[in-house]
Amino acid sequence: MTRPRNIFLLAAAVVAASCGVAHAQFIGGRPLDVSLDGHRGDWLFDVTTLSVTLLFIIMVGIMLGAALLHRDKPGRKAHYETGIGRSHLVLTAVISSVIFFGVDGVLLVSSFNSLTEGFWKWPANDGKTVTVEVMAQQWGWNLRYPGKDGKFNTPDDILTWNDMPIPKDVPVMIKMMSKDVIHSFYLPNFRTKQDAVPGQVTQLWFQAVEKGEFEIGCAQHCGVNHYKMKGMLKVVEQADFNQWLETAGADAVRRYDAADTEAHWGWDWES
Ligand SMILES: [Cu+2]
Repeated sequence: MTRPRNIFLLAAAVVAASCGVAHAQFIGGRPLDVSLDGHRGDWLFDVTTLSVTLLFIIMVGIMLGAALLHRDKPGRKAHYETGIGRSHLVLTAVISSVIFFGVDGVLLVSSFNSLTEGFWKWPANDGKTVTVEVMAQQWGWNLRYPGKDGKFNTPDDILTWNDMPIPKDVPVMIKMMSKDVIHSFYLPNFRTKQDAVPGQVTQLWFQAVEKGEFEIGCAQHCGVNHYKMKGMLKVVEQADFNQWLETAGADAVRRYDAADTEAHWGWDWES
């Protein structure tokens, strides 16, 4: 009796724990959106799903209707339609135009609006924006903050491993590269990702509107331990972030080792 009971308790604990995680990270079957612009991607996803579902229902309805209305009956003679008459061509043109402009056209325009109004609207490097350099490697994320002098690749740079504190309600601009293979910096709770490529600097920006801890995943299969490549984004209040910068910055200066060339992977930030 003891063993089944223990197994039951263990299963209940696992379910309770996973529900807790699900509560924090997921809403309605998708990761909780805690970003300024994530709603744009969600809207496109919803419109696409709705359009495809509606079209599927209409097409199945037409096929079922045709099968029921034109089925074989005693005395009914089959006839053949070429489908190239004027009325057929007009009907085909009207239906395709409605689908093309009504669905694809709306998606195309909305996608470009989202790009220009959100994803490509790079924040100014005005001292308020948090800038971070990321060096991806098999299998983790090296992060570099510029430190007090605001410049990268200097002795006061703050280096972290898979740990990314950022302030709430402030734009965060990331420039990234990879040490080895192609990785992809993925923030499911911010609906954004960008490939990190060897020898090439790529960038992305986002802004958090809620505090909490959110996963940084790798969205490119990058080797046998790809599944382990996970960082943690910690969204905190600006005052707490400033405090962390102060402490981590002082530690960074104390720990700086000019001979440790492995740690000097940063590059000059270009706006
Ligand atoms: Cu990876």
